[in-house]
Amino acid sequence: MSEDKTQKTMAAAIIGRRRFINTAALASLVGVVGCNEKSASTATPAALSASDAKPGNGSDGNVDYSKYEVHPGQLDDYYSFSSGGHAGDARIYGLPSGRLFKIIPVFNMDCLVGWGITNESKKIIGTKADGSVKYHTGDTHHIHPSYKDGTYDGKYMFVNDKIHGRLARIRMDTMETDKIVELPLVQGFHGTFPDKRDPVDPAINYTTRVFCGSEFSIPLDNNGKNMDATADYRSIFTCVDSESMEVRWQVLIDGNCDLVASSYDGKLACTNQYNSENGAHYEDMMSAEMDSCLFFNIARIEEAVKAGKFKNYGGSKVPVVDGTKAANPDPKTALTCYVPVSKNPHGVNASPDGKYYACSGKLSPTATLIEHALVLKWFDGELKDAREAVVAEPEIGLGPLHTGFDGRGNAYTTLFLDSQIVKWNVEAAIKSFKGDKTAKPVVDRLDVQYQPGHGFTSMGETKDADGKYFLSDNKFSKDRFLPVGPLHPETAQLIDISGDKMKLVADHSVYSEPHDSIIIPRNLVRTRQVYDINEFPNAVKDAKDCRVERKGKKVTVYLTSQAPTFGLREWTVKRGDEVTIILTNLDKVEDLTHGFAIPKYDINFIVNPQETKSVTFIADKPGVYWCYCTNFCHALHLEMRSRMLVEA
Ligand code: CUK
Ligand code: CUA
Ligand code: CA
Repeated sequence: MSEDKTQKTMAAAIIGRRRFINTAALASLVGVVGCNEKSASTATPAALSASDAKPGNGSDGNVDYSKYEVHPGQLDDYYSFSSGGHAGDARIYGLPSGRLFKIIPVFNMDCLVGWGITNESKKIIGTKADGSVKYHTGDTHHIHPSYKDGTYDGKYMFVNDKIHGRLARIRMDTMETDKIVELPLVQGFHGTFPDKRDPVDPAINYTTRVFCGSEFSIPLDNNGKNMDATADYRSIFTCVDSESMEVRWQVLIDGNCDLVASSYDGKLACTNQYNSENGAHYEDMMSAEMDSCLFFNIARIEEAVKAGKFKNYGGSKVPVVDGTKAANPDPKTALTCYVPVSKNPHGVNASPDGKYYACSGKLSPTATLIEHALVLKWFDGELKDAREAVVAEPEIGLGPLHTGFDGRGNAYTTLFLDSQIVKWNVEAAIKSFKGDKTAKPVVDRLDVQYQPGHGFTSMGETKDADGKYFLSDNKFSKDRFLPVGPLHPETAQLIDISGDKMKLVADHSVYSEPHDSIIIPRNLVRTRQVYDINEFPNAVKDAKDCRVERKGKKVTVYLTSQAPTFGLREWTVKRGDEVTIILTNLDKVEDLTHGFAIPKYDINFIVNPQETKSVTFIADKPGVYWCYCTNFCHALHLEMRSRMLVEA
């Protein structure tokens, strides 16, 4: 088929289905979301066998799949870091192999590493007055590393928890969560993005702020007295300090926040709004034809905070500036700019050249391209209308959600309803928007299996986008893998985008439910193999220091591990004692991790080389307990034990 004919056929298909979407009753729309024509026609998974995998189902005879294999002993070229959704964790994969390397516990408990069990991890997660973990659940949607000069500096990654409104920081040298902050006045904290350089002081060109958007509006004083006055519900935009992880300031806005993007010059941050109606029910949330992409002028907000132009709400001490339309009538002093975009947008992504933001339509078959320089002009009072900052709005297909860029002027958007990735050219889209009929924004389409959510390109969120891979994190896998019961894995499909045509090169199964990911070349990640024993103030630095100390009913057990022994063969406590065990792993050899578990006391954690961890519990069950090493470390691993006697 000629390019022109392809374009026409695609356009006809889009328009046909678009009419259906616009005229369909709300109930059928929900039906479309759950089951489109492609996925509905797939075989019953339970009836599948390996021989059912057919060419034509994404498999392409022209692709040399062996080019994307990683053979035994070889290393992957890229890391992929992924948020784990309602599992509450973050994951590390290798690409192109799709091998899972590590699950980083963040907001969830993890009995392998002892996250949520050790005193140190409980302190990071947060505890109630009685010392128990405050929340046991988390919902991680977005993960983004810290930046220096527009690209990753390998220092931190930031992850959101949508449920409880928390932001976590992961250290990239150890790949462990080291700080968590709970945002005040927030429910449904969804989008997050670090700034890419400090916007106030040009000499500081690294991440100093992390921007957080709250999706759900709630009464500012959420005191249980207001259910129905939804006009008084508010959504808040938050800035967290990347080093102290304290909340710096918040902005009161009209409508809600969803995804968040930051600019490359540090001047702006933005969030797409799908509920500018401030509706409480989904029909209300889609009643307006247009919603907005909301831009924040960071320097002005920080000046307002400095000048004391803020309020405090709901008992929180965090300064809240007013970013509502009513409070910002003059663009020249405005803190915020609401750029109208088509209906219920989802996702906003900044292009690697720093020039544009792409906001996807979700309920409109378009992407809206907003020019960074024009938003700045609006703030200078040089535009009549914020809508003038829109420079393109190509029709790309049904249910567009997230966009990645290849650094060569092309954008790749996931189409949830069409189950496709669409590649479109940014300059062609701008020309077409200006009325050039010869400009054809859409250059390629590829079916994915099925219903993609996030999609992202290698280094696509940095100025160093390399245009090599696009990964499509799909929400449904249906017939792609052996059936494993009603909960299917999701598919992460690897697409080679280095040529003119996209090539699907691998299906990777991923544990439910990845949301966002990033793809980073391996040379940008520098992890440590052994801890520094001096990092832990409570370290037991010598096996000779192992002992039991008692202060009243409080007992501290100082313990070391060194393959294949623990520093104490046995020790005794009394029933009712509050026991704290401090365990330092004295082994210095890379990969020589020990574990420590106590039966019936619900204790299980690991200590990596030169690391120290501790646990505290009440010795309320008399008896002999074998404290054993859980991590296979030595030929005498099974013999690596100690005994605790709890005297009756
Ligand atoms: S949202 Cu998941 S597909 Cu939470 Cu990033 Cu768009
Ligand atoms: Cu130490 Cu197994
Ligand atoms: Ca809306």
